[in-house]
Amino acid sequence: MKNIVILTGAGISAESGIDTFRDSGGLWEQHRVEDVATPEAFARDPDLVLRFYDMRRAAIQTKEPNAAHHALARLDRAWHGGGRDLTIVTQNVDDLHERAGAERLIHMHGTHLTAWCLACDGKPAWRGALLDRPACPECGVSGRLRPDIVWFGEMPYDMDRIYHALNRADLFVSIGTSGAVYPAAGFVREARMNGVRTLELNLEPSQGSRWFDEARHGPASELVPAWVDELLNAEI
Ligand code: BV8
Repeated sequence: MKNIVILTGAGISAESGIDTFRDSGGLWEQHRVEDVATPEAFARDPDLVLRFYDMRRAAIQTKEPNAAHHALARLDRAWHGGGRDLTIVTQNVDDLHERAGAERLIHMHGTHLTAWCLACDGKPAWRGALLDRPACPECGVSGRLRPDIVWFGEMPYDMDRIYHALNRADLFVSIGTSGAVYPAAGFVREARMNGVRTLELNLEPSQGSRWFDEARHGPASELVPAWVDELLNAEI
């Protein structure tokens, strides 16, 4: 076992108290997707969209990583060297993987804690609100900062890096995602086509469960530490 690619979704942050998108009472149910997570929504009603992301950016700063984030960070620290590689691709826009200590991390859907300046194309770190149209720290222009979040219809970040890692992986593990959103939901098929072993760790079967060689169902805070222990013990 040398190269591993892990994909995480909202389910890995659920036990940290961050709403998932599709479980009952999830985020989308409070807002229709079309109302807040598309460029058209932002053009049509920027205040609604900025308020939605301001609320979530503030909320995640009150949350803590859970045992699943810490287990992946432990794997990240232990796995390198000896020609082995680990890539954690997250669909999540919270910073719980980083705060647990994970380093080789790709935020394919952007992050809450950076903004994107449409005046200078800069990506400044950002923890406050955007609703009051603050000035960009890099170019000074006001009112041109948007969330650095990949909305529906926008191209996810780092897709070349992700497919490169997927195609040279020995194992693809999907954690806490419903398999509802593409292109992330298609990674398991990409992996299978390249002869990569596939494992799903999720509360219940995802929409892509049938594509996985193995699936374990339960809370991430239990499944992920157990899987990391199993993997690291097998390597001794
Ligand atoms: C693109 C940022 C093209 C926003 C997000 C028809 C068919 C196929 C595709 C499409 C289609 N129509 C449109 C599309 C494309 C579209 C898409 O896939 N739509 C879906 C709805 C059909 N995709 C896009 O638009 C993407 N871009 O395709 O671009 C393109 C090509 C060329 C040039 C330009 C563009 C962009 C998609 C990114 C959207 N942004 N996030 C924000 O956060 O506000 S998506 C958002 O939902 C999340 O980031 C996440 O990625 C995604 C899925 O959510 P999950 O993470 O899976 O969370 P969910 O709630 O769904 O599931 C949670 C899971 O965890 C559940 O299974 C649950 O059982 C489990 N769970 C819960 N608790 C626990 C747990 N597991 C373990 N332990 C627990 N405790």
